[in-house]
Amino acid sequence: MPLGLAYIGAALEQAGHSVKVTDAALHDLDIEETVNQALSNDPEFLGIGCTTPLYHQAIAIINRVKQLSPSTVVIFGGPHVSALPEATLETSKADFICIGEAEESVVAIVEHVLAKKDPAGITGIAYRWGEYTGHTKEYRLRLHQSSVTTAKAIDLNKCPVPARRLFEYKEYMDYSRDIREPQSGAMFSRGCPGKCAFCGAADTLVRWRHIENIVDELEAVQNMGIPNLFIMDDTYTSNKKRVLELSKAIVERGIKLNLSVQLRLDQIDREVCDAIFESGVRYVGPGIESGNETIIKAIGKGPRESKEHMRKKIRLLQEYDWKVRCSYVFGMVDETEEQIMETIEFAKELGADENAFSILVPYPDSPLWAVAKQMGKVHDHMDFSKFLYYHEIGCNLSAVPTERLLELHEFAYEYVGNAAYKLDDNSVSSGNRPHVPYLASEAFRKHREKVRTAKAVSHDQVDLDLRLKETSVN
Ligand code: B12
Ligand code: SF4
Repeated sequence: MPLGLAYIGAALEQAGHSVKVTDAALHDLDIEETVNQALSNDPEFLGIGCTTPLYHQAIAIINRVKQLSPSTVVIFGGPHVSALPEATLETSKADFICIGEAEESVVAIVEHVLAKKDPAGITGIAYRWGEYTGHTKEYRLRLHQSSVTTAKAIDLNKCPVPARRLFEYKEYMDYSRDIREPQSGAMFSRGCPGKCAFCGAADTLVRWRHIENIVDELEAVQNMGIPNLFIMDDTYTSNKKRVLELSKAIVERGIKLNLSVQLRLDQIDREVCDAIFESGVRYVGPGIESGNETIIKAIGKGPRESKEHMRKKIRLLQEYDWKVRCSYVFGMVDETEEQIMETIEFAKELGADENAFSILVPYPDSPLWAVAKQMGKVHDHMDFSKFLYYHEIGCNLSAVPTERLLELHEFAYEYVGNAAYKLDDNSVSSGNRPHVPYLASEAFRKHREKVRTAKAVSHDQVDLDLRLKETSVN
């Protein structure tokens, strides 16, 4: 379930507005179907959110909405437009762009427009209003941004819990993990002090919700008949005292949800593992990222995440009766094929229950975007539709040609096994069919065709196998 939208819906409902949601990905809607469904209620405002690779589709939807219903006020949000608000104003017909967390700004926009009041006083938006096109003050999103020169971050305890009832919440399953019962997402904290080069959450202000506030939400989720909950926190285990308290509170409240969390290996020990397991965690997702120490450092993972350290922590995780899903990324700036092969070997050695390999793409909200810009590889108005991290990547910063990177990516899944994602024509990626538009595309069909033909010939496979033997001997 798109949690950001559920938060936006809750904030608007709390302010007394009536909200309806169309989830185009859930129903595999094309542009025309999405627009028709969204306009069927004759809305005064239409909100739309997207990540980077879906930007072009969001633009197409907005254009069509404005063509069919010019008076509908369009509010555009999400991670991509937050990173590039000005470029978004230039390329889209949206009236308002919400920069970053939008629970407060979206309500303020609606109220200003209804009162025909100049929105210049709203924090964190870009907009057009009469002759004016530009932006107002931003939130303090990055840790290093001064709180004196920027506005205060929103108080997570004052945000209403996500409005799951606006969605067909029982329809959301996690097919990639074979979860055939409803699953929802939740976020107990926002922000991460980590500095991983490829990550949009890097160096963002960390805030936690009160434990009571969280457990109330968990109880409500349980009462809705949703048995599985994916906790999307970037820093679930970053504060040991807090995670122990939270786990205890979950047990004491009698919550019996199947929980999935993402964690960092430098933040866990046996006490933390015991506590989170006891609280219902049955799926843990540590980021390994690389099997090459130089690349690990270049990514910015920090001194406590050496290979030896990660090995020990994975062995600890493997002592529990939960699924361990490791994620890896390759294609860092100047990364070589040999370094990538080390990652693939390391993944094989760790032997997680599930493995997710990604090719690094410099998303506009990540630290690498500025690096890629300096290298002249990206710009604010480029075609973002290929900014996936498999099959097509849009921007390659490594020392390996793109075709080869894509082959290595496929090879990693084949060689290591236990794929967390199934990216063939008949299945989907993690979550609720998020990549359907691409999977249905001609480009994807051609790609698969090519891979199949290449496999039949299989020269590359032999080559890779030889290379692997060399890597393991060294
Ligand atoms: C869970 C998750 C997923 C799940 C999605 C499940 C789901 N249906 O929600 C899965 C695994 C499917 C997934 C897939 C992808 N993801 Co993802 N994902 C996340 C994660 C961890 C949490 C998202 C979340 O719920 N956040 C909590 C909510 C509250 O925050 P939010 O979504 O940002 O929403 C706030 C604002 O953005 C804004 N907002 C959002 N939508 C809207 C809409 C309107 C109208 C308005 C006004 C405002 C607004 O207001 C919200 C409330 O404050 C984030 C990391 C993160 N920390 O956010 C990455 C993240 C969003 N994912 C990312 C990426 C790159 C992807 C993929 C493109 C990967 C790929 N190559 O395939 C795909 C794209 C899928 C898609 N359909 O767009 C990047 C996005 C970067 C970017 N520039 O786009 C992030 C930020 C990770 C990162 N650190 O880099 N993802
Ligand atoms: S990858 Fe994880 S640890 Fe690194 S900055 Fe992003 S959220 Fe933080």
